[in-house]
Amino acid sequence: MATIRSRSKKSEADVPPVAGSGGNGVGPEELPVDTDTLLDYYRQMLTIRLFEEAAQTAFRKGKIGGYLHLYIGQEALATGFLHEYQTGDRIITAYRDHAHALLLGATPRAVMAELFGKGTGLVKGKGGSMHLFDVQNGLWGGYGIVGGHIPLGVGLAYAEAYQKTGGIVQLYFGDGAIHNGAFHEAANLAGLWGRDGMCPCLFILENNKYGMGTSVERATAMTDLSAKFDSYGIEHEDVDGMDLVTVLETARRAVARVRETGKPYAIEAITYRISPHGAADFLERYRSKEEVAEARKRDPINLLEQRLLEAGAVDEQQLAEIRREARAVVDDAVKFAEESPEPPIDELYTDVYADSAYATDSPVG
Ligand SMILES: Cc1ncc(C[n+]2csc(CCOP(=O)(O)OP(=O)(O)O)c2C)c(N)n1
Ligand SMILES: [Mg+2]
Repeated sequence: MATIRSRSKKSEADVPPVAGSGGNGVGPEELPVDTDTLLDYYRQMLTIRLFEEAAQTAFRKGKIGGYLHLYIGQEALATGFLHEYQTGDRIITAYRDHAHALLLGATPRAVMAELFGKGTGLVKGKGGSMHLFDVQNGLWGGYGIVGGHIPLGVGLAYAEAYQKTGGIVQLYFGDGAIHNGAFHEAANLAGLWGRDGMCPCLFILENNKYGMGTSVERATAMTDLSAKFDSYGIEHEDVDGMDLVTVLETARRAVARVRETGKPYAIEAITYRISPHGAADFLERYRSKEEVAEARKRDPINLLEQRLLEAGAVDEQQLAEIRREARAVVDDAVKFAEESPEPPIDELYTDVYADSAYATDSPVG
């Protein structure tokens, strides 16, 4: 079944280096030479966007239960960093995980069916939106407890080094999670283990300005979030998370560095959650409409579209064709999810306990 990943995966040698850029208003001369690849990323980001908009509609119609947190506005981050994924790497994130699963190779059908809680879903309908897993493709979850996955990510990185797999971990988490004790304990160990090259972990702090309805300014007295990594001896840099080209360039360098040194490194990605915190968050009393409208001017998909148009890499007609194709992929996924059966009852305890006899033998079984 089709995935949204690159259609013609090029070998490293074929891909020219991405030109450095300053973020805003980068001219055509600074575009990466390989505009085909950029166009492919545009297609992926657009597909993710339409996928999530369709999921939001389904949620509001009551077809998706539980929670649904969208990645709208943040697509350039996972797209840029996961382009550096190599087999054996492990990716771990919080509950805004749809883009990660899709980019790593789960099919839109399987991810949408999972959101619908259907038996054909990525984890057989038992995880839902926040708990996507696809270990074969490198996705180690999908977690709903804020900050709870950070020690797991650091532990996975230690395992990569200990087992000499050559793999690294990309650990995504939010500005809200950095205040959680789990972050500080895990970052301390990461810094310590990293001294011996035993923690190839790339911390990707997605600063989207809010943890639910609480702005960064209301959550911490020290708003320079990446400076918190200094306490643990972890070097870091910031990136404009709305600009895919800048993200690509940073990701290439940062991932190579972690892979080569076995030491942790951190990125603070400055981004913005254009969508509400969750699909059930209609009121958004904590931020103004004007603020959201301002952020939309730097919507990562529009920025990339402008770049491609300015570079002459694409015309309006081709863009319309890409939109039509992306729409078809998403419509197909929704149809598949709607028509899929509920999980069979005998699936209730499979993949839940390591000892499969446990559930049925125990009093609760
Ligand atoms: C330990 C814990 N405390 C509180 C919550 C409720 N909660 C869900 S999302 C969230 C905000 C997290 O913000 P951030 O880490 O910035 O992620 P974002 O939603 O912005 O992607 C909170 C407090 C939770 N899920 N887990
Ligand atoms: Mg946040």
